[in-house]
Amino acid sequence: MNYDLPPEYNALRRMLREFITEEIAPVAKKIDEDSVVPPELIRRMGDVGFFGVPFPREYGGMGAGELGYCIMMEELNRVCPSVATIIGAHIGIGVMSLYLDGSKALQQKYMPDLCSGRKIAAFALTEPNAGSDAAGIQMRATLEGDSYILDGQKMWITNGPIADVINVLALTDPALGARGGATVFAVEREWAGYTPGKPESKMGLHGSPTSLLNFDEVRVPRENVVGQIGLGFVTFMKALDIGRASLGAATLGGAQASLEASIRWARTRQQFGRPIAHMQSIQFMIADMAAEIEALRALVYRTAWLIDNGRPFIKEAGMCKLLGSETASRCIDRALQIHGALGLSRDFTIERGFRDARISEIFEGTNEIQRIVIASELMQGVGVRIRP
Ligand code: COS
Repeated sequence: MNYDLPPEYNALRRMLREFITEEIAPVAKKIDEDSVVPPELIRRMGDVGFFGVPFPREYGGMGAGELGYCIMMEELNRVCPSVATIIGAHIGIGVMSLYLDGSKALQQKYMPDLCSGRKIAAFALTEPNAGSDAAGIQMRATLEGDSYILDGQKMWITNGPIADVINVLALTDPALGARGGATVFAVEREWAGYTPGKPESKMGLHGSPTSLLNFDEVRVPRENVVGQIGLGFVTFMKALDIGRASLGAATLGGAQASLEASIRWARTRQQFGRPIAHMQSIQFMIADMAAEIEALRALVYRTAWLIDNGRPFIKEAGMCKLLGSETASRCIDRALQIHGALGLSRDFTIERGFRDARISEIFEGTNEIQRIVIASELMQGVGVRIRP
């Protein structure tokens, strides 16, 4: 548990792990079965400070930066990926777009409630016809007096059904397209014309609500523009970069949980007269998991360091997401193999872990997109683009 981090971060990890062990672990199975995280748990997590870990204290955050945020995501995802996803979508991309480029006034208006968990944020980019091709969005924002009128639909929005503040990307200059003609708006749940859809029924992450969002002539005051008019695409790309690093941290926690469960079971399960831990086939799987996890841990913490120290990190963030999600998928698959039929039982955690892990290779940019991001960074001089 001591990862050679400064003592204040080890203390943060201990504090978070204690809460997660006592308050979240006992209800993780029920969260999956009921497809909901109890609002009371969200409230208590807000009191402890989960919702504002990386943000400055002046907004009610913990001031723990990306490193603290990665520690939290790792610890949460070890135990309950649904809760980790609610927090990750809230902090890593939802609040982050406001924090990166929002005006001071807008930050002061929303961030204290967002950092305390009194309000939940969402990040609305994806549309029916724009997923990996983020610049293909069609949602419009038309200036009318002192307001913009938002019209269109977003899809697959994490926290959609529960979000109070939704950061939305829409075209303010359709002729220019998203790259140069799109703007981010902070929209409040209560505003007329805004309707979140019903939670999607998904393979995993049952407690993390995802839905479409309908915007039917939603009037947004000009002061709720996040960042500069026309530069919203870059604001969203920057938030996604940070989200990808923390997602790597989450997958690290998931992979570590798979390893620990596998070691426990290999020591317990007797076959051919001795624990299966004695079998080389099992040992090899465990050794491969441990080696991959160690490499991922080094990458995640180095990337957090790059972010906290203002160094370039886009390539490394893409690697965190790519390496992390594939490592976590391989680890839970091996854990399932080691557990045999028991791994398929809904009474144990492996089956839930298997269902919860798969999405990490898809959301916040598919792994194919991560490869494009990494290659573009490596070959910048060549001007690699996927669009003409
Ligand atoms: N970080 C910061 N800025 C970025 C960026 C990144 N990762 N990727 C692109 N940009 C900037 C570029 O620098 C460029 O800025 P300028 O106009 O100032 O030069 C602008 O954004 C447009 O870049 P580009 O032309 O390369 O964009 P493309 O349309 O070709 O798309 C990809 C690039 C594919 C990388 C982008 O569409 C993407 O990330 N797609 C995945 C979206 C996603 O993650 N969806 C998941 C759902 S949201 S949870």
